[in-house]
Amino acid sequence: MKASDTVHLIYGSDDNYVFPTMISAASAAVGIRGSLDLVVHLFDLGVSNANYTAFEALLRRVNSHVVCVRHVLDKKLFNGFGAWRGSIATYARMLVPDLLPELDWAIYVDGDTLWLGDIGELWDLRDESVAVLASIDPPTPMGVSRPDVEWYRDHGLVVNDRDYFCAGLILMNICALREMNMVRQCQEFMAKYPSPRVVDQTALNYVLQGRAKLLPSEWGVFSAWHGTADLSKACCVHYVDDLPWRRDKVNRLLSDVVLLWYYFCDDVLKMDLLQKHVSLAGRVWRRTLFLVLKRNQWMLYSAYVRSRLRNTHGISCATLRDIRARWKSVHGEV
Ligand SMILES: [Mn+2]
Repeated sequence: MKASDTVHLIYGSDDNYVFPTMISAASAAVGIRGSLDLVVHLFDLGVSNANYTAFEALLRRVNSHVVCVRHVLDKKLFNGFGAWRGSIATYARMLVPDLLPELDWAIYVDGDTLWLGDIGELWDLRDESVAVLASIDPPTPMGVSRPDVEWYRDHGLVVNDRDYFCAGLILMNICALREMNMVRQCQEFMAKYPSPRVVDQTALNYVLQGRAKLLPSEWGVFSAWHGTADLSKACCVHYVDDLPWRRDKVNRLLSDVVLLWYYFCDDVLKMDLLQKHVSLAGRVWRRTLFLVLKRNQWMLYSAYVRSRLRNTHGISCATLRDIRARWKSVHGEV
């Protein structure tokens, strides 16, 4: 089999994030077309053996052809880097060319994601003329400039805002990244600036300017901002600041894309998590309020209200049905 027939998908995780990460990896494994092989690389920055075993077992269960590779990383790799937000595993994406010396191309993705449809369609977008293809970073909900804009300005750096990308989903041309010495450049950046505004994303956007291209809006669709994305196509949803498994605050409604995550767990993985995570009363009011807003968008007249509610975008019932029917047709036997 040619190297190009194998999709390499990379996640970085610690024990806190390993559960959503395995759900995301399982969704990629379920949707990938039969003619492609999938290798899932896990950059392990503190995953217990028990959790890694569960990770691999789940992927095998949904797609027996998937190969998992565990890369146990030492936190010393990030010596000299400033404080991180969330998981330190986030930093590992800056080191991919060093950590996986045998690869030419790979997809690096956050664990707060869900793949709908064939990840091979993203793999087909590899473009030798650029070093990375990365997901769109949507405009801020309140319409103000991105936090990075100010940060770059304050530090005397110039980055074209039009090309700014979200580092949550990146298709990497690892050969090109090796040639341009991206790892060294990121390490120098991180050593010089102890707390970049959006951490690794701030570094990557600076280092990769002029070498990056934005992906079509379907790849890395923010759950709170769909833009022009068509979720009936193959796509990847990114639950930024809207983790489906956290329905604890009053503005965490049960939106269509959040329900999709639960449907995937239930329909395909046979895990009924919604009942566990959200009480019956919570399910009723969080879903009802979402449906009222979905059908009455005029109520969201103010950008402030929209930004506080995070996610009032709906998916058509037909699209929702199609997505679930696709899962069931591929993996009715799981
Ligand atoms: Mn993310």
